[in-house]
Amino acid sequence: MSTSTSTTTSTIVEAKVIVSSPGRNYVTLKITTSDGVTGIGDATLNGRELSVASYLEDHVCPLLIGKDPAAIERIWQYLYKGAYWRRGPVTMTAIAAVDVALWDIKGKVAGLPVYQLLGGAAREGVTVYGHASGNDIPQLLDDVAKFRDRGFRAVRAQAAVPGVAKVYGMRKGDGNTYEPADGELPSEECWDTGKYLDWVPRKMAAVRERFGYDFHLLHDVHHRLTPIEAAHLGKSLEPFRMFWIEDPTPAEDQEAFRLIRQHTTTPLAVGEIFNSIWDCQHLITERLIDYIRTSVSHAGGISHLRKIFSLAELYGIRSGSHGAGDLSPVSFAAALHVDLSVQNFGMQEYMEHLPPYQEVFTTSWTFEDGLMHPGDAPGIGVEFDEEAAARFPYERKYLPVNTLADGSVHDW
Ligand code: GCO
Ligand code: MG
Repeated sequence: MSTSTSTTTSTIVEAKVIVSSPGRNYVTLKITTSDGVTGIGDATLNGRELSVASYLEDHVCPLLIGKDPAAIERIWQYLYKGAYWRRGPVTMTAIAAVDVALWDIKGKVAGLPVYQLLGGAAREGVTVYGHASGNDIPQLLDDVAKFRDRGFRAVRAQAAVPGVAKVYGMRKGDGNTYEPADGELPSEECWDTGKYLDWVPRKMAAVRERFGYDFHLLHDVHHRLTPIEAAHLGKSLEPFRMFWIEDPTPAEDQEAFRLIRQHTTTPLAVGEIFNSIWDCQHLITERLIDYIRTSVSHAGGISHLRKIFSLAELYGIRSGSHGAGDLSPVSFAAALHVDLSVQNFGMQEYMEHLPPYQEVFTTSWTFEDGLMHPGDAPGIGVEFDEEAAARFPYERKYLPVNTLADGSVHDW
């Protein structure tokens, strides 16, 4: 049976997976049509890159050949329902890469940037937050000052916890950003909740005391607290009017957020490791959170992310897309198109990519006065140089593993 659902005669003739490491590992899917139009999608899953590459190469790419590239929703459903085995980070990252590559193609064929196809700009620009960190309070304050001097209207503040050797979110050396994925095997960190809970309010007090309240202040808890500990943290941070605390507790148990909610007015954000609308159904429909942080690349692409944000809009919940450096420039640009076009945009994370990513990805986004714009190039607005990518072979890297002092494994 024909799968053509549009009047075009164009078909997909090639789907190629390129794994490269320009600054860090990225998996890129390149789809080519019979008209010679190409589109790219990001299939990077930090620390598990080759699983998605294999899922695409061995199981998805053969299915795409001969299909109509314009039929994005049908292809999405074909890959989701048609696999029988649904959801999960590997499957949904692979589907996301196909989805974004097809939106890129659709934009190029139409001669329009993707945000125009999504309904056009609902705002002038996308507010982004930068990542400030420090080994102590003075260092953190210097770093916050740098972001504010560059025009950022929102800053995430992470700092070393006295008495805890290594903590999530800290930079190495003088780099633009930190890179947690490291080493041929995972490094280990040792966590102490008590020390952290005492420390965070002191740190935020210092930030507000020095810089005041005319910018947004954010913090990532990175899934480390129990619900009641997270409630305690939220309450202790209320005087500093946080824009959000992120991932206060592991979110497999959506119901756990009800307890946090009952105790604090500090806004809650969650979702960077979610893969589908089902992972956040109750969080949204029962208004247990304020910001949904699902990403283009890990939650099924532009098509599925739009459904999540539309559901959230009904309940007054705003978007807060994940934008760490392990999401390639392709999915970061795709996020900007979504952010610009949805009504319930809240905030976009912007963790700048590590050089020499520019040798492989040419971007057309802009940053001015704290706002970003995806640019007006047709499609997603990112060009991928396959020859340059070949100069940066894949390097196996793992995210760290977290333990407690007694050696038991804790959430990282
Ligand atoms: C964030 C995230 C990241 C993740 C990373 C894992 O808020 O930016 O927590 O730093 O740890 O994306 O791959
Ligand atoms: Mg996070």
